[in-house]
Amino acid sequence: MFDFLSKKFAGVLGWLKDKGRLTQDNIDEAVKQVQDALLQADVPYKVIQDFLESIKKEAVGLEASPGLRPGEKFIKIVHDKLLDFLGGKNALVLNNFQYPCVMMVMGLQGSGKTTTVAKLANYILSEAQKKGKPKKVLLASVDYYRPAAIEQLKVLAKSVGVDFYAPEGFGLTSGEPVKAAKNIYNYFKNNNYHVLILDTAGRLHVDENMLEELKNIDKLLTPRYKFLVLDAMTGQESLTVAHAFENAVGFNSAILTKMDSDARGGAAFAFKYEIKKPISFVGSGEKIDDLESFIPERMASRILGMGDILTLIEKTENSINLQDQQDAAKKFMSGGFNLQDFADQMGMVSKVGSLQKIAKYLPGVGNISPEMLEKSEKEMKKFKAIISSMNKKERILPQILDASRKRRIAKGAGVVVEDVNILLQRFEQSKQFAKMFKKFKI
Ligand SMILES: Nc1nc2c(ncn2[C@@H]2O[C@H](COP(=O)(O)OP(=O)(O)OP(=O)(O)O)[C@@H](O)[C@H]2O)c(=O)[nH]1
Ligand SMILES: [Mg+2]
Repeated sequence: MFDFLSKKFAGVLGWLKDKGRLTQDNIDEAVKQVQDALLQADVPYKVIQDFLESIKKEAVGLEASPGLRPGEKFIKIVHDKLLDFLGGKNALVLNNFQYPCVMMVMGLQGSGKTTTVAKLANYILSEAQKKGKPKKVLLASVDYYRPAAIEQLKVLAKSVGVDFYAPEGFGLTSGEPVKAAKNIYNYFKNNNYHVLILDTAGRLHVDENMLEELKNIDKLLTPRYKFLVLDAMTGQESLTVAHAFENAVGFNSAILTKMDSDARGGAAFAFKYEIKKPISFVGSGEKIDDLESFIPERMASRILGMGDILTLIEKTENSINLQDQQDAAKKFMSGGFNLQDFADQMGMVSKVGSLQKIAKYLPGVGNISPEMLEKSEKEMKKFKAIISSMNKKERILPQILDASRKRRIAKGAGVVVEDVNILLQRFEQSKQFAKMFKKFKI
């Protein structure tokens, strides 16, 4: 997700970060490179201009500012502006739905509506489980246009473990999808569900009939939550789609799907700024648990290649006990973690899943190939063995390790001394990264 932008930004900002002094030329060059990156990411020109204006305004006089190094300060400015553009600090986080409610999921054909309906159901179930308040969820569809559409939802409902309802005897005859919606609504009411998530039909392009039908369903069911599903791969085009839906039916928030693809992230970047509506979730894969809350602060950090430890920590929530996580996060942020913590974190990683899967949340890992990741996974196993051959004091103060202890440890772990040195190097790098985190208070 945002790999494209984060790679580009990492290049520009990496170069700037180390500059102890910034000249006007440096700043101009950096601004130009940021502009190129955004253009290539398919961000609309007008949005880029506004973004750069706001950066330039704050970058005035940066050469002489006290505190952070000028290069770092520039990155902080870019980060903060990025945050504004992505929706600011007061983003919409939908983890507290009001029940009972109807949710309606709309969007163009193939944007990912049906998959998203299932993901939302799964999300509601897992939130409900966390809070210890089970929810009765009903899925239904009024997509009579694509032959297998309703069956697709039925299968998905089963895999999530929620109810599915399809009223008998409705078809495509004029007005029928709207009547079916009414029938579904009655079923939802009569059976005391907490939430009905209604899947709707999509068309290849924005089309009057589709919008008219949605408008009628909207009037009839008055859904509390209307989601517009947008395919992130369609780039700027999705902004046009969003305008059309907003004008005709209206929606509360957008869900951007396929952010795991090589989508360049331009739509997400421009969405809040252009449409003035929040993005509530992003889809990051085809499976039912590939749905994440869209949290601008995390996205901004991710784009800038600072990784996304917070999302990673959230992902681990079900596999690792909360206290462990909080301790790890605290240690990491404070920059004061030792080899024992490093080993514990590696333990957590194996609980969460393979390194490949979580790599996209880690800083600078975007440009590493699957082969290299596989290598890293092997390396991690070695590292764990090495750390477990150390004594407690060495884990806390690895600098006390001398050549003979390194040899003993390597032998104990079944590796060579070189591996021990590599581990110590990696650990040092992680510590540096943690320090950077602390500085930016991300
Ligand atoms: N990689 C990836 N694929 C996705 C994501 N969301 C949906 N898809 C895939 O996109 C394709 C279309 O998804 P659907 O959910 O059927 O889309 P739809 O909007 O319901 O399509 P129609 O009903 O034909 O209008 C499917 O192959 C999904 O698996 C996502 O976040 N990431
Ligand atoms: Mg569908």
